[in-house]
Amino acid sequence: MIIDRAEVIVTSPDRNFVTLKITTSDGVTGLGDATLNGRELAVVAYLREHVVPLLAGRDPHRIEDAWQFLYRSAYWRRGPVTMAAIAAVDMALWDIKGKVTGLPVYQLLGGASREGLLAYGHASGKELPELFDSVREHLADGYRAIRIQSGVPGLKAIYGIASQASDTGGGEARYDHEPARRGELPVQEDWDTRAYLRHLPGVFEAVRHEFGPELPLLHDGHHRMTPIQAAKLGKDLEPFDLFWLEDCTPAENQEALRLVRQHTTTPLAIGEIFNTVWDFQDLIREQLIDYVRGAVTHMGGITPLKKTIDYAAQYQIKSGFHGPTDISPVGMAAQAHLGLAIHNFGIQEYMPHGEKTNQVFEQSFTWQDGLLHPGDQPGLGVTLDTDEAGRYPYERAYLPYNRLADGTMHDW
Ligand code: KDG
Ligand code: MG
Repeated sequence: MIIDRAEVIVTSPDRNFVTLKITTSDGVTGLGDATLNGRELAVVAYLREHVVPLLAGRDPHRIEDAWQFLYRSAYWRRGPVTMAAIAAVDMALWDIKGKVTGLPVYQLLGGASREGLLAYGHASGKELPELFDSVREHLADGYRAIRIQSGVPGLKAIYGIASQASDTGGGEARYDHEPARRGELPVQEDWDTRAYLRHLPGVFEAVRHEFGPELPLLHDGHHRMTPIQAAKLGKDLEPFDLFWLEDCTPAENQEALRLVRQHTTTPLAIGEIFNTVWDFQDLIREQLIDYVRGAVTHMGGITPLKKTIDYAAQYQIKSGFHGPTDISPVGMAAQAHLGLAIHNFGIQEYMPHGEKTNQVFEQSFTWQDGLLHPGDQPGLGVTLDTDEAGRYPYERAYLPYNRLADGTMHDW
């Protein structure tokens, strides 16, 4: 059996997704997610022009070798575009191996280490009553861990708050809020870190008061603080016992995490925009983080993310794979198989996809009692309905961006 062909499928049911489909000479197909939110077509070109021509004739069983070949032979290494493209090939080959052996991918990775994956959902609200309602809705949906994002007085739209019809100019209210408006230029939002730092501890105090001490609570700082601001927030949030504080500072300056660590025992999670084990190397070895946020789709696939998380295990650092809706159902399935198999699983982010997306991608995924399970179909357990996918052509879409009150660009 050899790889016969590979094709890149772009579809935009609720948002854009890029999928690689590899077909073998025996007619077995494998899917891989290559979605890079807001820069999708760069990965499409990388795959179509530079990767697809290299695949025909290769042995699909040689996953490690294919990965090393694509990583090393390009000479130019790393980066989100390159690694998303390699990730798609890696996932598709694991999918094929599962189908050929008749086993779900988690069995090939060592078998299940648990019954299912603890997953957290996204509660949000501009004001406390709206936020509390959102927490209650998530509890009713079975979530046993919840991320809390809140409005900040004086700021209009902020990261992580579900948009209402009134926010989208009368358009569709969106829970998955990014990109804000498809087909348009990026939306500008406003930001004030001092106002945020003043407001957030009170929000967590109120949530703890309302929902008690047991519920695991998470928060995403979305790269917006300086190291000393992040240290202060971590310290201020200590009484509310967070499961984690995510992306408290921009990831480029990794020394920042050392400073934050010196000041607070609030657990830290980072890495949703990282691409390789090298991005995590110092943070893991020096135990500057508690959770690895890499996604299978952006870390180059199941193969390298497993190596990264196995390395983290030596330091009791756990997984917290990135799972917003810009990870396609294929990418979510791939990391659910990995999460089920590894010993040092921590938690999985889970933002359910929209109805149209679920019609394009049929999934064996289950969600029960707050636990995700990738299902027991051979391979990844996802099929792509190409006719349905063809109904939703690509639409250019951008993430929002931030400016401070005086017009200075800030991290979004
Ligand atoms: O594409 C950007 C999103 O994936 C990101 O903003 C979501 O930070 C995010 C999260 O933690 O889910
Ligand atoms: Mg995040």
